[in-house]
Amino acid sequence: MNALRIPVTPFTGQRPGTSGLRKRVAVFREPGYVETFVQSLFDALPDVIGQGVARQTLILGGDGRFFNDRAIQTIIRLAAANSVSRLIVGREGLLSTPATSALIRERKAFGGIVLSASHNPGGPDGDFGIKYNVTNGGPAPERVTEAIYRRTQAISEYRTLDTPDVALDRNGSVKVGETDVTVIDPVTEYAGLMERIFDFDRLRDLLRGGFRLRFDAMNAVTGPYAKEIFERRLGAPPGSAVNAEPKPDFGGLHPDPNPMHASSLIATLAGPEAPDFGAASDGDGDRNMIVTRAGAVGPSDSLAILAANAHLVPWFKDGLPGVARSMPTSSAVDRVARKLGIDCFETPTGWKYFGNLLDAGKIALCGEESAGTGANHVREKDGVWAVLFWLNILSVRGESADAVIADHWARFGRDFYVRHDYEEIETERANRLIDGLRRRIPELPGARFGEFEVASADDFAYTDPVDGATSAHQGVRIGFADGARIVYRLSGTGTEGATLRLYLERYEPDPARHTLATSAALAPLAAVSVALADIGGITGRNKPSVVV
Ligand code: VG1
Ligand code: CO
Repeated sequence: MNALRIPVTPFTGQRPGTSGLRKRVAVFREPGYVETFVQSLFDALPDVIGQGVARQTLILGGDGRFFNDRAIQTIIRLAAANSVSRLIVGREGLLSTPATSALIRERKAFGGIVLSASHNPGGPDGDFGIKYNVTNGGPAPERVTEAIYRRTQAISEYRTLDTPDVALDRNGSVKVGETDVTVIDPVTEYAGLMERIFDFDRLRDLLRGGFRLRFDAMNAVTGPYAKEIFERRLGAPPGSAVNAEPKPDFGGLHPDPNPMHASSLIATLAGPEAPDFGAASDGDGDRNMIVTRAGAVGPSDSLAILAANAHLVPWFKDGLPGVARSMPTSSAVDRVARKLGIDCFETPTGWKYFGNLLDAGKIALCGEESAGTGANHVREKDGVWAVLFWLNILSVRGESADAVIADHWARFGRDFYVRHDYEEIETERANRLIDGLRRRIPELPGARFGEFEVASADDFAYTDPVDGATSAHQGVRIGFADGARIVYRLSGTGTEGATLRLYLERYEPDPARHTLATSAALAPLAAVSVALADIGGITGRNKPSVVV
């Protein structure tokens, strides 16, 4: 079948951010927008990684958000016109991000495309996104995303076929042009992988033995995964997974698993007859929030607790070679690594920076403060996996989650932590604020702000210890003499204006103070963070829009 060559003029702004290309749905619906980006991806790969998609297998799926169904058909035609030999597509166009990563690895595919804007809102007025994962199953590294972006600026035509839509509602194979399009169950292989990682017999005893789990899929992609794994395979009572039907508009929910957007889960865990353990995940199933009767567990703490208890899980029975965290994530996991005598790497924000460390076997577990935890079983963060990890630990220790957390703080001390987001501020003001901080870096050490004295200040730069790739300007870090820290950086996943993120942390060794409210423990540092960067003066905002 002859490919059609359709002329296009480049769109501005098709530059992938922290995790793929994200824009408003209305932007993605502009004629040729999806085609231009995906053709640019296909065009860029041969130069940047030495091989293109022709005669290769690709995995394709998405989180089911509005426009997923349209974009996926467009991409099937483009892939066929670009001589992809086999496309493996999740039924109904669904595949979670970690399941896509698992499939790329298991099926030895060349790469995969995930249609998702992750934790961003969905629906016709919400966001859409496209991300590309490479052969190791992980997000395309920066040199690849930059090559794609360069191509989007020079592209003059895309290739497609004039073929009808492919039915995605049942498993099986059809031909589109010369390409074999195989529709598969999105859950089966992922669930099989989980069975090889965790002690499913123990988990069955736990969940059938009266321990009550509430998993909130937030009407996003993990519903079918949770139903199959927690309810069918592990025997949790039906209804343990709620909001478990993926919906194009996420049922009006904002699928960001934090205490603000998953407030009903927090309320259920705090209420009478509360379940023993709560969890939620995001649009594409790579984030997790863990909720106990005492509230949400900080993601940085969760990472540290998983690291300290990893040996209780079959997959990690021989221990961890090393761990990693993104730079703004708290040092709680560093303390665990020190005690275990293993390396702890500090990477820029975004999962793509963990891939090389995992591939090289330098680390087996990693995480981010933004509710992302993952390991060497895939090359993405993994929400359902993190919940199983916690349950496996609880089933072995026979303690409540709150007891495990209190014990962890008693052993390691507590790193109080909070993130303040100022969303949708004008880009010019956001840049002015960060530029101002950067200019002041040399003069900050030694400066005093109330009870805090600056010990170090820098603009975080990273050199990948495996391939030597460098990434600069990854956030301004200000360290204080008592070990407290403030980080300022701009988000790379937003679609409207700029989002300023402020990350605050302070170490507390004294167990008598571990039950303090985070807001109280960090209030003096929060005041410094606002004054130091003149947030009010520059942004015109007197408080953050999100506190997590
Ligand atoms: C945010 C988080 C980052 C995460 C990224 C993708 O990026 O801070 O830790 O990896 O989202 O997560 P940024 O640039 O907006 O701070 V997901 O679940 O939205 O793919
Ligand atoms: Co996500």
